[in-house]
Amino acid sequence: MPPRVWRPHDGGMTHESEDPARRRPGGGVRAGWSGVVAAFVSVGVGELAAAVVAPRAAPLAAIGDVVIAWVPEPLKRLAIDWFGTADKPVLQLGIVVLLAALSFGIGRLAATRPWWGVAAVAALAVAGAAAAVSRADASAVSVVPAVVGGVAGGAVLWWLSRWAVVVAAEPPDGVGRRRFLTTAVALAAGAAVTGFVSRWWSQRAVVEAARAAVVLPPPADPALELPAGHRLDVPGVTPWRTPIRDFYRIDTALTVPAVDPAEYRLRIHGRVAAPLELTYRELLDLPLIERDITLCCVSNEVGGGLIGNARWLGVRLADLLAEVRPDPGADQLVGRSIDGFTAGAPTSVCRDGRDAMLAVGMNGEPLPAVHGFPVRMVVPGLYGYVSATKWLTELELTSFDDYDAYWIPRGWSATAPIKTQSRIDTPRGTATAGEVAVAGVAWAQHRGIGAVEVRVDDGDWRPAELSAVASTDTWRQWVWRWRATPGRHRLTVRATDNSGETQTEEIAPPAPDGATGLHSVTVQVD
Ligand SMILES: Nc1nc2c(c(=O)[nH]1)N[C@H]1C(S)=C(S)[C@@H](COP(=O)(O)O)O[C@H]1N2
Ligand SMILES: [Mo]
Repeated sequence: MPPRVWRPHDGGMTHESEDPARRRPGGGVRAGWSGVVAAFVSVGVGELAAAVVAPRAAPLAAIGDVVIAWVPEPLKRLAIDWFGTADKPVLQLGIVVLLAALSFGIGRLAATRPWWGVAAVAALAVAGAAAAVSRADASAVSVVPAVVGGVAGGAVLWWLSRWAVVVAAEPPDGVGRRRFLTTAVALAAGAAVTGFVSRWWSQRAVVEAARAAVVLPPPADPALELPAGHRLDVPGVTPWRTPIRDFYRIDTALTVPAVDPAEYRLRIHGRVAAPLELTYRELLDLPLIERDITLCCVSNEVGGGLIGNARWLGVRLADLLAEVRPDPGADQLVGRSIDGFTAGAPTSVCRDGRDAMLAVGMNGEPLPAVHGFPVRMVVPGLYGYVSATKWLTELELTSFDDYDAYWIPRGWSATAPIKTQSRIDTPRGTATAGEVAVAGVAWAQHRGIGAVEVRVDDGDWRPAELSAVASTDTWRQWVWRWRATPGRHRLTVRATDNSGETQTEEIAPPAPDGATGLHSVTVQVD
């Protein structure tokens, strides 16, 4: 009897007595891709399981940590030089690529020897589980992501690789091939999306837990006691200290960066004599100052709400700068965020004695995630976009000639001291005839507010009563008692700073260096 030779297009395989998966040389390239898809599913499901039960045991991060632990120090330095803060993502991408190549082989193996394929997947899952439990903070649930991912990947491998074999036996124009392809692509895409979303979620959970565990040290240099009358008790006026939930938020981040304080490093470098690198712990161990500082955004329209006053806790920037010894020509201090955002402030301003700081605390809490956890910069007297970098990872000493920070090529001024401004908070809209408290806030950070005046319609300017001075870096509340008469009236406010300069009436838009003009409101008095 001649040996029975299987031919691909001989009208099917009904005459075959054995399962084609056992007899065929394999499912070809398709079987290889089955392995890759199975690996995607494995990692995606593993990341999902991690997000649900053990965020710190996410497979890619766990394997990445093991790799990092084994990589020799010079190679690590090289990776950091090449990729900077992207070194971890690049490493994880590398792991994914390696895993994909390996899985391609496993897919081909599984097409002819399914159990060997399953054994290979099991071995990878065990390796992943081992990586997860080798972490310092591991617990019994740390193995769950690897196990769940391994089971899902194994099942997909079994099923897809055998299907690949069946499809390989079909005519090239058959619908089976297309269905195989669309299924494989859909599975891989679904796994990738699941993986990314889960990873993002895990990272947030990890960072939120880390933030909750932070114990801020007491300040070595606490805020001065606030004078009696630093806040006014007028209904409708903006509170003197802004609660965190009401503090405005401005940034270019689509999703809030999740920076793990355990991995945090602040690099101070550039044109300095002695570059410095600090961990989060090392920052907390430095003497901390505590100050009330009003922060505001250059984009704030006249009368707008992009301003808030908080009690910040942090390391005095001038101390750190003294330690790194900037070159005389390094007139710009650029703060760089984990997401690449930059803000550049004059070095001289940061060292002129004002309370410029690297803040770790806000209103008694570790910095909230949206306000830059774990570390941000705050410079009294400068708008946020030139000073207040959140999720700060680097301070680079450079010059204004050599470097433009994020907003500068986008049409905003390179230097931007805060303009004197004032706002009416109450009344807005309607009032009852008789005595009406007209009140609001006024700010001119670091110069300080000297006077606030209010005008009704085109009348004379009347001096308002001001809250007591807490510091020149904070806003002041003001109130003016108005004997309101029925009808429609326009109230206007203006402030004068301690240098004697009064706010200009001239209207300017926020770009390029802050809006000007006087805030006014129209009130219907009945
Ligand atoms: N990383 C980062 N930091 C940033 C920004 C940003 O877009 N990214 N925006 C700046 C701007 S324009 C302002 S006004 C302040 C706002 O700080 P807040 O969101 O804590 O109020 O953050 C500054 N720091
Ligand atoms: Mo801003």
